[in-house]
Amino acid sequence: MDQNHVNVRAAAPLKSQLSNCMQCVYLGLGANLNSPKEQLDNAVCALKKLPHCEFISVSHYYASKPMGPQDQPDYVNAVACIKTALEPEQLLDLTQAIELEHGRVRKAERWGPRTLDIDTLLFGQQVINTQRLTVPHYGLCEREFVVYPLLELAPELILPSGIALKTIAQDLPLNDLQQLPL
Ligand code: A4P
Ligand code: MG
Repeated sequence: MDQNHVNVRAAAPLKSQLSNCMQCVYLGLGANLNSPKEQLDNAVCALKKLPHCEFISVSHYYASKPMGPQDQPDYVNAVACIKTALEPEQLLDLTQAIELEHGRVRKAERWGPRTLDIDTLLFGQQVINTQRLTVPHYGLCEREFVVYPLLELAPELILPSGIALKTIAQDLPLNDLQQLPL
């Protein structure tokens, strides 16, 4: 048996082991400064290049009214789905690095304007409560700019709490959320 043949046979089970342990992760993307649509385009490009991750899909972009201080521009929001073999905090390191590369400056003001925010909304069915990470994201169920784009990607999604996402959407006002053309 030649060497190449042996390698191919060994690699196949390894690849399937990796895809078996990959978690489906939903990331919330938000921006309201410096051409927000471009910020989201750039974020999607960066997510496509993440190591040990497979980019699956991104929702439409949505224009949304600011939650929090009202003296800031409207936001553009979307939700992306990736599969990853990374641990949750390893992925957080990478998404925070993407935020910084796109000019994110963390300020003291809560919910203030930002060039790019990437929130880990769901990490498989895991419930995580560490110093750095709360998953599901604490605001997931109350935010129309998260629930509706997520529903677009995963209409049958059941949250780790056992509640269906579509049940949450039934009682959540759109609050002027506008799907933007592609
Ligand atoms: N952290 C804990 N859990 C998570 C998680 N699931 N995903 C920690 C991401 N980070 C998480 O985040 C502060 C710390 O939260 C991080 O260091 C991380 O360890 P941050 O991104 O520095 O700060 P932030 O985003 O300003 O704070 P916060 O409270 O997460 O704000 P949100 O919830 O992200 O809300 N209005 C509209 N229309 N659309 C928006 O997207 N976004 C916000 C910010 C306000 N208003 C908005 C929108
Ligand atoms: Mg955030």
